[in-house]
Amino acid sequence: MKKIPDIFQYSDEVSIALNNGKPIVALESTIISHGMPRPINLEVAREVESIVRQRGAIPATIAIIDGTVHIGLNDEELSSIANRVDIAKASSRDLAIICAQGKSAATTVAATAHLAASAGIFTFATGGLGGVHRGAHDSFDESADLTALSHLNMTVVCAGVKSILDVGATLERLETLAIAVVGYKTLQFPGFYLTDSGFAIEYRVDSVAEVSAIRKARKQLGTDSAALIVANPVQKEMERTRHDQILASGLDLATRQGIIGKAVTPFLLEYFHSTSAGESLGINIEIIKSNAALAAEIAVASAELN
Ligand code: PSU
Ligand code: MN
Repeated sequence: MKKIPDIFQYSDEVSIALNNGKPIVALESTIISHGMPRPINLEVAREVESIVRQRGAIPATIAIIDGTVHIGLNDEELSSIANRVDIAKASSRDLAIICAQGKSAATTVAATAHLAASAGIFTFATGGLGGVHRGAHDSFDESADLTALSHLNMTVVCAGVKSILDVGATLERLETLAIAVVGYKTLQFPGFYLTDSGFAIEYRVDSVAEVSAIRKARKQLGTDSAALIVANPVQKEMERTRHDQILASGLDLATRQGIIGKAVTPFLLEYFHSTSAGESLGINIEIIKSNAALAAEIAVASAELN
């Protein structure tokens, strides 16, 4: 009988770390393929991995290449994701189709968290979560990140939700979906490019030890079937008036050009990066690096939990 090839492939370092209970940080790949322009996307992806290693954890960047799920990418695979033009953007629902058809895709927060949890990795760093889009009462556009995180045990370090979204509505959905939110050294929910979205949150933690104590209690209480969001604000935010102007013109252009579905987020990020002459890109890079560093520290502090 023909052996069915395993759909998962682990990088050597991830495989060793999993077998030895060493700390691992899952990293998403949509940021690389659809969130930043070439060639800086590859440089950042490499740098983020090295930040995770410097803090004593193993990076597991997740993506699908030619029908195989990769948990941890080598440098050639990382550059495929950064450079190939046939890399789709895959949310959870797309995974099986992409694999069965032998295609390649970068994974969103939803898809990465799903694959990471299947692999036994429970700490994850991204830039900003997806959420409820502005105008969602008409478009029904709400990221599948939210529903995915409602049923996955994952600690997700992010700079809040992207400021292109309806932050208030997203916070309400996070509450409904039983997804826990703590601010890292803040009681103001961060707004991705902005340190403060204007919305207060209920809980703050000041150390990674506090995060791992919460993870432990979640396990004991059985409330770890939904995600824990650690909201880590960027240090230096974008100039606000400029931010608001670009956002308004970007949303307007997206409407006029009829951008819908999964194209909306990449369109707006790209619009920000080109219109702000790189200011938003620089901040986005800072966000990803700082979240990777914090996630690595959390993974190290929580290693004995898994
Ligand atoms: N954070 C970033 N850049 C990104 C994203 C997050 O700094 O490109 C991606 C993530 O993969 C997230 C996705 O899951 O945007 C949300 O897309 P949508 O709104 O279509 O669900
Ligand atoms: Mn959407």
